[in-house]
Amino acid sequence: MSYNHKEVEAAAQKKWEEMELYRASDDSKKPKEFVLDMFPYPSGAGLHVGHIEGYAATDIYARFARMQGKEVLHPIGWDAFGLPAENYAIKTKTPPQESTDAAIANFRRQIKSLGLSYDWSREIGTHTPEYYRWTQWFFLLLYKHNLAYRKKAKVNWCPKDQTVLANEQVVDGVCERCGAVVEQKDLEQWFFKTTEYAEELLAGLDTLDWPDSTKAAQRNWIGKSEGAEISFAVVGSGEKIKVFTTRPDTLFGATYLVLAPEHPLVDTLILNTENADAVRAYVADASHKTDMERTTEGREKTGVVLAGVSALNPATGEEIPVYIADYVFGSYGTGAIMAVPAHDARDFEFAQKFGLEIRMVIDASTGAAGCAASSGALTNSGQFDGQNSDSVKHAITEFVGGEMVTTYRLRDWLVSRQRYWGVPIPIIYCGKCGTVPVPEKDLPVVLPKDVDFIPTGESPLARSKSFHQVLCPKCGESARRESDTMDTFVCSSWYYYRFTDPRNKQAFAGAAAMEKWLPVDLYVGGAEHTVLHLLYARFFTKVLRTLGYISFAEPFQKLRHQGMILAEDGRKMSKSLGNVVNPDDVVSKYGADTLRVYEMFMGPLDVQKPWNMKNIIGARRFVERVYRLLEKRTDSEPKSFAPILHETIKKVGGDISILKFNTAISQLMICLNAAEAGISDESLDIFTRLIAPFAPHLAEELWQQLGKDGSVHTAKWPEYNEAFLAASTVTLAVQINGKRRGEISLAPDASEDTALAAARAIPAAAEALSTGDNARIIYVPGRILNIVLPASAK
Ligand code: ANZ
Ligand code: ZN
Repeated sequence: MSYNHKEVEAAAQKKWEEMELYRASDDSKKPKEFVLDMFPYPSGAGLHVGHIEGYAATDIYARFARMQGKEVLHPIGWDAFGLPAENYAIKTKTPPQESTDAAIANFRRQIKSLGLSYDWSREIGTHTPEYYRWTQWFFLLLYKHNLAYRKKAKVNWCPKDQTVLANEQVVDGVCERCGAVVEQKDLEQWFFKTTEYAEELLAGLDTLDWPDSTKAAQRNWIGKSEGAEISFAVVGSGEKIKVFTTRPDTLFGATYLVLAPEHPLVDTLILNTENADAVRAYVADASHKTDMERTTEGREKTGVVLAGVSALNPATGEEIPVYIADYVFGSYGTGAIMAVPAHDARDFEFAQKFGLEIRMVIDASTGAAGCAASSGALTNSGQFDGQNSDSVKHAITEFVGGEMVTTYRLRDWLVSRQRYWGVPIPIIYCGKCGTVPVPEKDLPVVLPKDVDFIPTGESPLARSKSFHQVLCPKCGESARRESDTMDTFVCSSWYYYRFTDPRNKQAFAGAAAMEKWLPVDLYVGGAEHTVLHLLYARFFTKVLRTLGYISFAEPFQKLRHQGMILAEDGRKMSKSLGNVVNPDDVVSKYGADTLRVYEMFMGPLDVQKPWNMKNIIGARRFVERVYRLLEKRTDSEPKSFAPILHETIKKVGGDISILKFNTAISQLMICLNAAEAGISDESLDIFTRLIAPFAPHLAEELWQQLGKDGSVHTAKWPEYNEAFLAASTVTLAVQINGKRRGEISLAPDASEDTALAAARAIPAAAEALSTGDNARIIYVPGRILNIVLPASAK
């Protein structure tokens, strides 16, 4: 009885499609479950095995939820705008529309071949006018509520190609394409006011079931900082330099000031300096540097003194020099700092280089860390001497007329892109009326097709007369349409709303649909590059809530990341290394179920793990053995099987709900081993349902061969019987070379094979067992499993 995966999988997929099995019903009275994958960017390279890891995980979760009686919304779509398609278009002269649609068709085919239970009736693409009309509507909504505004901002500019570059296109300060030194250029740009929600974005994190590291990254990005603003009078002028400091307690040790090169006062102060040329040269030089280059640790500090300019330290009354240095940023705090070289490492480095006074104001002997104590008793601080640095911050700030303030590192979101392949910004500029939003009834502003998208420095849309020459919607005079497009993160900030009501023509989604399905119950995607997406999606949700469109505060209640899948050689999979695994090959040779089981058995979902061809064959064997249980059917199933089966029901259900798929599969393996001694139809029915979320095609085939009606995927998840569980398992220590590495639960009389299968769920044991036949196994049923490696394999 050989297993023909091609036939089985094609038949099952056809059956599901005919039954419309995965269509989510808006009218269902069942409890809802919204299970969401981060929708993919449809790249020309096709699906990566890393995509599949996340998709298989959510698919198992969604199928399990359906079998538990939930109404599941499990949608998929395409995050289709973006730079790669545009670059490809520039290179090959293929319109981005065409290459994107081709890539989507390929992705769709690949995803369907995996038997993922998506509701295809809700498929969306962010590049379709039906979708981006609402992206434009969101822009107008933000504009109407003063959350979108325009101002000058720096962009990366390649002087040779005469084009704006995305940050990713700037490599070590030069243009990725031509190697010219990239400049910073000021352009009028659109911003969304994310900073208005900084505090809410921060506070909301505490309510979420997200990985701690992801929450920490969000907190870090928002960067809340409590400190003081203190003004320093410039000697001989009416000007004041206001600094932001988190350490007002060190004010007596501030021996010089530093302005960012882009500080607005530089232009004024330069008039009083004796070295204006040197200052101008330094400022010009700094303008070529990216923030990244400026912050690089270990880079030697640079700067220039404003010769002849000095300021008064308001605490000591002493005159101190003023410098300009690029380690201070114009966009953070006030763009100026008081430098305390005795207690700040950056200031210390700078002071040493420029021979500036370093004055200790915290008594080293009282501090925790020794020399440059960060806190302790004040010294050299006048009336504050002897007081604790942590407790005098307010007092010193007040003493010099400063003000305690809270700042955030978070900046407003720059959404303008001088690109073709994105959503046109729905704004018109009129000589008479100024900035005029496109009336809602005129949406969508459609991306023209007859455009030369070779970059020249302005948006390609600016060169399409038919696009940018318009009549002002207010006064009817001729006007100019905005020719920039939006950052693609705007498209992905609201797509999960659209999934709840994807064909709505009156609204981005109906209120009832949103209230029914949202928030998302489980969201899964990679950990890399998602800080901004998650932040922006949360920002959109906060705005919608403020404006009364929704009642919940956070879009994604529970978030998990899949770990990166490395190549067999332990390196990152990449085209240039030639080590990319093509999922099509695996599906064709071994089947989708094998690929799914393999990827879910590789290890815990969230850890990084290398590909391994040998283990694929193991997964395939597992699938075949499950299939051959049809031959093991018996009327007299061994008595010992029921306890194992019920333990498996309990373990697999419990593990799926906490996304521990590898341990669920290892329990299924234990159960399979036992089942091969003979299994009743009734038990095989249960086992088939347990296997259904993991190997959905195989389960459907078994279901049919058992003569069952309908689909296994709408069958009920089995319930375990407590009576069978008592005393049916023992806990066994797993050792490697006599050292305890974990434990497994097993029947007291389980075979060695069963014990080894269970032990593979422990990563160290799995690794030890993969050393071939070298490992010696000491197994005492009910007592211990020890894997002994020869000295060389340790
Ligand atoms: C004096 C001082 C003494 C400082 C000391 C630190 C330690 P966070 O915590 O990240 O908010 N700073 C302020 N504005 C800056 C800017 N625009 N560019 C670069 N650095 C800036 O950091 C706040 C501290 O970073 C501030 O406190 C200031 O240095 C510096 F022993 O003031 B501090
Ligand atoms: Zn007008």
